[in-house]
Amino acid sequence: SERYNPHSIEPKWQQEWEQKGIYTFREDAGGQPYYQLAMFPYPSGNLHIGHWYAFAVPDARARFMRMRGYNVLFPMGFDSFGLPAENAAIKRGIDPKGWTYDNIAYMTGQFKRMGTMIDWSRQFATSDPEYYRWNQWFFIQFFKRGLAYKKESFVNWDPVDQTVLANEQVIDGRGERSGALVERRLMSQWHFKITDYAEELLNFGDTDMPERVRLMQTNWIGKSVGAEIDFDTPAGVETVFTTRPDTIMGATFLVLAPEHPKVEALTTEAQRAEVEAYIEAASRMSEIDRQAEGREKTGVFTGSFATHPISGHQIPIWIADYVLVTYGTGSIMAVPSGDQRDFEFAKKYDLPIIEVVRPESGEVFDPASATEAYSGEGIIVNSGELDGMRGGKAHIAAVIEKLAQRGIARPKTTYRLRDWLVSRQRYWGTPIPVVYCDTCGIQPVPEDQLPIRLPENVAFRPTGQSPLTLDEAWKRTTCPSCGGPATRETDTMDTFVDSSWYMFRFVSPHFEQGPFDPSKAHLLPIDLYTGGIEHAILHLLYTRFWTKVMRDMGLTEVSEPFKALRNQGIILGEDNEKMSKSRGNVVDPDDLVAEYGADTVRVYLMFLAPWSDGGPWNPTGINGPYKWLSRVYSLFFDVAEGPAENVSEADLRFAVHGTIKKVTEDLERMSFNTAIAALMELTNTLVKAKRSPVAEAASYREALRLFNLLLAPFAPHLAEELWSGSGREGSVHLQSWPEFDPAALVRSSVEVVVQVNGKVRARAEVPASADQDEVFAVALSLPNVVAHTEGKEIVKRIYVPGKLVNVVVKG
Ligand code: ANZ
Ligand code: ZN
Repeated sequence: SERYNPHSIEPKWQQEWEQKGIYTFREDAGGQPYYQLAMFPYPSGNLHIGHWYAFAVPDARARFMRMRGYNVLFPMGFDSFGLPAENAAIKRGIDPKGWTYDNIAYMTGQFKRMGTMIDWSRQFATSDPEYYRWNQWFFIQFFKRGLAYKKESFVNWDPVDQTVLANEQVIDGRGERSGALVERRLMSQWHFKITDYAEELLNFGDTDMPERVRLMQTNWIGKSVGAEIDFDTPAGVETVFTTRPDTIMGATFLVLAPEHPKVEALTTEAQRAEVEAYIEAASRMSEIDRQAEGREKTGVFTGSFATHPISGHQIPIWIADYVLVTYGTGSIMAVPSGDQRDFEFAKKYDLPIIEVVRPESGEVFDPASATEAYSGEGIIVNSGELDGMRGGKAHIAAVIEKLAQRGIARPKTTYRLRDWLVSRQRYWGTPIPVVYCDTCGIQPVPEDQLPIRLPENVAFRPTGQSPLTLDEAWKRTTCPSCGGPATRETDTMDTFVDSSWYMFRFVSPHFEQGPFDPSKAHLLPIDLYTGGIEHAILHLLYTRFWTKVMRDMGLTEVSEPFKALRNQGIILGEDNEKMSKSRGNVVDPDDLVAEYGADTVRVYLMFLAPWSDGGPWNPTGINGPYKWLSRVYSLFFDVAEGPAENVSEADLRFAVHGTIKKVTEDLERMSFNTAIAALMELTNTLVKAKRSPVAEAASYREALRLFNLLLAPFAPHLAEELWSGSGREGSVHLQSWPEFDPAALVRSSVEVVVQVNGKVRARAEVPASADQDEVFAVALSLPNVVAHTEGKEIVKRIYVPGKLVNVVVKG
C-alpha cells in the first residue's frame, strides 16, 4: 500500500511551522544557547544538490540539539556581493542589485521546501546597506588602528575579470574564478594588516577542527625561524634572511630578486643591458611559475661584489628570478652545498661550492662530483670558529647565538602570509569609506555619514577601473576635514570582508547602533560551524583574524569565531566526477523533491555516504530511502499484513533502546548514515512486532512514540505527520530527545551457537549470567549435538563467551 504522499504532507507542515513560528530563536526560551551555523551561500540563482548537502544535513544535527534541550540558533543569510552579479549585468545588461535580490527571493523559497529549522526572521544579505554599512564602519576602525593602509604593491591582476586578486584567490597561477593566467602589476591598493596577527593565528587554542584545515592554515601562514645577516655592498648594507645561518661559510654569492630596489645601483655599465633584459622577462612571469620545482635556473651577474661578513671575501652579486621580492628581504646568501636551487645555479654559472655540513656518516661532500645539495643534519666543517658545532635546520639556535655575539646575525622569524589586499576595481561590493583631498590627503568618511551607498544606474564595462570612477556625481564630495572639494575612493572591498563577521551579525540582525548588540555577544562563538573544505584558508583565516581584531577593539571577548568546525564532502555525479552542466551529470534537487518529497532527499543525502566524505549520486539509490519512509508511514497507519511473528517485549525494548543509544551517539559525531541505518533496522523490528502479540501491549505504542522522536531530525515532515496522526499533542519538533534505558540493553538470555568439529549443529538459549560449565551442560544436551557426539571422545572444548561453543570429538 503506497499511501505515503509527501506532496500533501510537506507543504502542510511547512506552512504550519511558519505560521506558529516554531523555529524562531528566542533568547528567553530556556535551555543553554547553542549556535550552529552552516556557511552562508552566494545567491547564484538556484539551490543545487551541494547546497542541500551543506544545509539539510546539518539541519538534522541542529534539530537533534534542540530536542536535547539546547536553545538552538540556526540562522541563514546570503553572501550577496561579488562578481557573478556584475558579470550578469555586463552580459545581459541588467541591474546587479535586481539580479541578486531576485535570486535571493527564489532561493529562499527553495530553502523553505527543504524543511529546515532555519530561523528566517534573522535573514539578511551582505549587499543590504544596513549590513555593508558596518563593513564601512569596521574599515574606518581598522584605518584608525593602523590596520587598514594603502600601499603601492605588486598585485595579481586578472586580465579577464579585470581586477586585482588576493594571493588566496590565485590557484596555480590562475584566477580562481576566471581561470585566466594572472599577471603582476604595480598598483596602489588598500590592505588589511593580517600579518600583525600571524603568530596568534598559528595558535588554534582548543578549537575543535579537522587536522587538515589546521595544517593548511599553518602552511599558508608559513612561519620560518632563522636569522638576518648583513652583507656590505657598493649600494649599502644588504640584509638577507636565512633559515640556515649555520651554512654561512658556504655562502659563495648573493642573489637578489630582479625587482629588488638595489639592483639598479649595483648593476655596472658592462652588465646593464643584460640585467635590464632579464628584469623585463621576469616581470612577465607569475611567482608560482618562477618557483616551480625542477625549472632551469637562470640569472645575471650584476657586476658588483659583496663582502662576506666573516671571511671578508668579495663574493659576486647576481639577480635570479627564483628569489622573490615579496619574501624575506628579497635577497639571499646562496649556499650551493646546502640548497638545491643554489646548487643548480652554481653549477650552471660555474660559481664556487664549499662543503659546510658533513653528515654523521662522515661522507665528504665533493663539489666537483656532487649531483645535488645536502640539506640534512651533521657537523659543521670548513667554517673556522663554527667547526665542530651541529649543523642543520634543527640546530641553528646555538649558531645564531654565537654569530649574534659577534654582531653578524640577528634572530629573525619570517611569515609567508602577506597583508590582505582588499581593494577591488569592481562595482558590486562595499564602497571603501575614504575620500581624497588635495589638501588633507586620505580622510576616512565620518561615521555619521555611513552607509555610503552604491550609486545605481552605473555603466558596466570591464575597463580595469572600478565602474564607480565613471559616476562623476557620486565621486565628487567634500573633505570632512577642511570642507574643500574631495573625491571618493572608487574601489570596493573584497567580498571576503563581508563573510568575515556575518556570524556576529546573526545574533542581532536588525541592530542599528553597531555591527551587533553587545548584550547578545555571549551567543558567540559559534558552537558548530559547518562548510566546505574549499574555505580552509581564505574565509576561515580572515574570520579568525577579524574576530581577534574585534576582541582587541573590545567588541567581543572571544578570540575565535567558532568552537568546532566540520567539513562536508562533495556530492559527485553518478560517474564519480564533479557535477557540471557540460558533463550532463547534474542532479536537480527541485526535480527530486517533486518526485520523492524533501524528506526522502534529505534521508538519501544523509544515507549515501559519511557526510564528511561525500560521494557519487546514485539515481536508483534514492528509492531505498523512499521505500523506507513509505514503510514507516504504513507501519503507523495501515493494518498489519503478513505472517504472525513473535517479538517479545524484552526484544522490542532491547531494539528500541539500543537504537536510541546508537542514533544519539551517531548524531553527536555527525555520523548521519549510520544513524539512518540503525533506524531502518529498528523499522524491521517494529514491523515484526506489529504482527506479534506485543502489538497489543502499551510497550508497543511506546516503541512507536520513541521511534517517531528519533525520526524527527531526519525526516521532519513525515515525523510530524506520524506524531499528529497518532493523536499526540503539539509538534514533534518541540519534544525532548529520548534517553535510553540501560536496563533494557541488558539481555536476560543470550543465544549461543553450538558447533561440533567446527560445524554448526544447534543454537542454545542460555541465561546471560551462565558460566562456561553451565553453557557446555546445556549445549551437550541438545538433541542434534548428542547425535553428533554420542560414542565419541571429547578432546577439546572451545568457548567464546556469549557467542559460541565448539566441541572437538574423536572416533
Ligand atoms: C641560506 C641557505 C642555506 C638557505 C641552505 C637554505 C638552505 P623557508 O624555509 O621557505 O622560509 N630564501 C630567503 N628569502 C628568499 C626569497 N625572497 N626568495 C627565495 N628564496 C629565499 O626558506 C628560507 C630559505 O629560502 C632561506 O634560507 C633562503 O635560503 C631562501 F643550506 O639561506 B637559505
Ligand atoms: Zn581637506
